[in-house]
Amino acid sequence: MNRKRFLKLGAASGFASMLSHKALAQNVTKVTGPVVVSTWDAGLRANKGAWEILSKGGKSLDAVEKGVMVTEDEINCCVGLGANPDRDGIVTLDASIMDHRFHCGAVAALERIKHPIAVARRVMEKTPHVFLVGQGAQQFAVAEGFPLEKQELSSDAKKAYDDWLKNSKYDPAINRELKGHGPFAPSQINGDWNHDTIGMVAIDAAGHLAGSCTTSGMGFKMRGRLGDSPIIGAGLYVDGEVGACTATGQGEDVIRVAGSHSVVEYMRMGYGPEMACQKVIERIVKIKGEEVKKIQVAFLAINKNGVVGSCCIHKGFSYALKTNTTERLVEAKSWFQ
Ligand code: SD4
Repeated sequence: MNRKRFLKLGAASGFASMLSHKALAQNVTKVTGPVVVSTWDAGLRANKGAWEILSKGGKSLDAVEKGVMVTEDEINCCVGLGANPDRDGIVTLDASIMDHRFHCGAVAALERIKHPIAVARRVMEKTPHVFLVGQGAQQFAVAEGFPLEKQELSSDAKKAYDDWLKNSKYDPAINRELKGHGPFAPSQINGDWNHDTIGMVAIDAAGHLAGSCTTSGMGFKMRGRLGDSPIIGAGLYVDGEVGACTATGQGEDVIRVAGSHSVVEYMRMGYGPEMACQKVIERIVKIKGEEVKKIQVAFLAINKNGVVGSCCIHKGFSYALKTNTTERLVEAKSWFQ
């Protein structure tokens, strides 16, 4: 990273602290009803699923589960059984869910189960545990009545996997949306069908927060690799008294800063959601130095008052927002323009 960029970084952190009063002011915005936000364009459809529950006065926990199930049902590069496989050709799914009272559940490396988010919720509600992985998670899902689906790739995933095998240098990355702009040359982009993890955070009419996150992880990943999405505190975190946050992008770099938890902690300190997300993006930018050019990370947060904010490293991340009065895709603020 060049000196100018570091100076900018320093200036930005000073600026951010100076802004904390403004950020606090944002926190008093009144919610006029439920709010749901979720990552990427697929979030528009997922939000509709969530809204069926929120608009009837339902719970945010039910909404964030049902909402992301819409994406798990679609053919999507990065969510559900139609998604990209690992480098051995097997689709493995990760998911997490959390309510406003620190109840949480997660599954990882789950195979042949259509709705990992629903299994994560069962882990939360029906076991004394928080996290089940691999065969044990699958065994639990089957015992709970989830059908074991066939082990086969969707035609889109098969094509992407076959293309990847042709020049399968092991160099996975997650910021495909940078294709065409940003610091990436197309040759550095390992395929172009590789983002869309869905993370959703919502507040219901009763003012309760909840969040969910579901993904197939990094396309063509090493067998057994986990990202941030199923890890409470990394890909998802909710504190009912403060706010909720979810993440998308390079999971390894979200995990190393306990990303979603850190965003919530900034909100606890009084930062508005956007600035809280920016503070953690800034931390990742500092840690990564020059390597930051190769990664994308985005955080999407909502606070207890229903105020939403987001920040990503590179331009290109957008999120879907739905309230009583609006339904749209919003381009997130980015560290690099
Ligand atoms: C992971 N964060 O497994 C996920 C990937 C992702 O859009 O967000 N893809 O690291």
